[in-house]
Amino acid sequence: MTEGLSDLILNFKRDAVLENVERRLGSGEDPLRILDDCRRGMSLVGERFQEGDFFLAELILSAEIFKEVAAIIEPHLSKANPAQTKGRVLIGTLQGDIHELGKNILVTLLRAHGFAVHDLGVDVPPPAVVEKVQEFQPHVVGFSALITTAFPSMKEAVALLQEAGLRDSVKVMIGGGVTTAGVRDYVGADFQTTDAMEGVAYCLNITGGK
Ligand code: B12
Repeated sequence: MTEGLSDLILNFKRDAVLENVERRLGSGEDPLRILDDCRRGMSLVGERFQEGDFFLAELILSAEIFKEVAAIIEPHLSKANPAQTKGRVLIGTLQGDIHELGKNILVTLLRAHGFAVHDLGVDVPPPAVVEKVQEFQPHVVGFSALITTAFPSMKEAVALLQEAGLRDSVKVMIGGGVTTAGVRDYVGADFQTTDAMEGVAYCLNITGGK
C-alpha cells in the first residue's frame, strides 16, 4: 500500500491518488506517512523528467495533484498537532529560480509539524526577504534552490539581513537539489540539506522542539 501512492502519483492517476489519501486518512493512518509517500512520488516524477521520460505538462499535472493532496492532508495534520505553533519559518525560492516542487513539500511538512510558515513564492528579489523578516519575525529563514543562478541571490539576501541588523535574530537554512555544504558557506547560511525532513528537524531543534 505504501508503494501504491507514489506509483499512483507517478502515473498521474489523480482520482485514485485522492481516493487513496482519503481512505488512509479515514482509517486513521498517520498523515505524515501519507505525505511521505507523496514526497517520494514527486521525487520520482522529477527523476523521470530529468531522464527525458516525462514532459513539462506531466510535471505540472503532478504538481497540481500534490497541491490537492496537501489541501486534504493539512487539516488532519493540524489536528494531529493541536498545540500552539512551534515557531515561525519564512520560506522562498529566490531571484533567478522558479522551481517550487521541493519548496512546497517543505512548506507542507513544516506546517504538518506545527510551524507557522510564510511562503514568499518563487523568483523572490532579496530585498523582499528583509521586508518580510521585519514583519513576520521568523525564527528560521529557508531558501530553496534548484539552479545555480539562485546562489548569488541567496548570498545577497543574507548580506541584506546583516546590513539591516537582522542576521543574528534568525537562522538561515538552504536546501534543494543543487545545494551543498560549500554553497551554504558561500551564501553565509547556517544549515544545508537536500532532505525536507532534515530541514524540519533543524527547525524543531532551533525552536527547542516545543
Ligand atoms: C521539475 C524541474 C523543472 C520544472 C520546475 C517546475 C516547478 N514548478 O517547480 C521546470 C520545467 C519549470 C524547470 C525549469 C527549468 N529548469 Co529545472 N528541473 C526540474 C527537475 C527535473 C526536478 C526538480 C524537482 O522538482 N525535483 C523534485 C523535488 C521534490 O526535489 P527537490 O526540489 O530537490 O526538493 C527536495 C529537497 O531538496 C528538499 N528541499 C528543497 N528545497 C528546500 C529548501 C530547504 C530550506 C530545505 C530544508 C529543504 C529543501 O525538499 C524536497 C523533498 O525532500 C530538475 C532535475 C532534478 N532531477 O533535480 C531540473 C533542474 C533543477 N532544472 C534545471 C534547469 C537548468 C532548468 C531551466 C533553466 C531549464 C531551461 N533550460 O529552461 C529552467 C529554470 C528556470 C529558472 N529560472 O528557474 C537544472 C539546474 C542545473 C543547475 N545546476 O543549476 C536541473 C538540475 C536539471 C539539469 N540537470 O540540468 N525545471
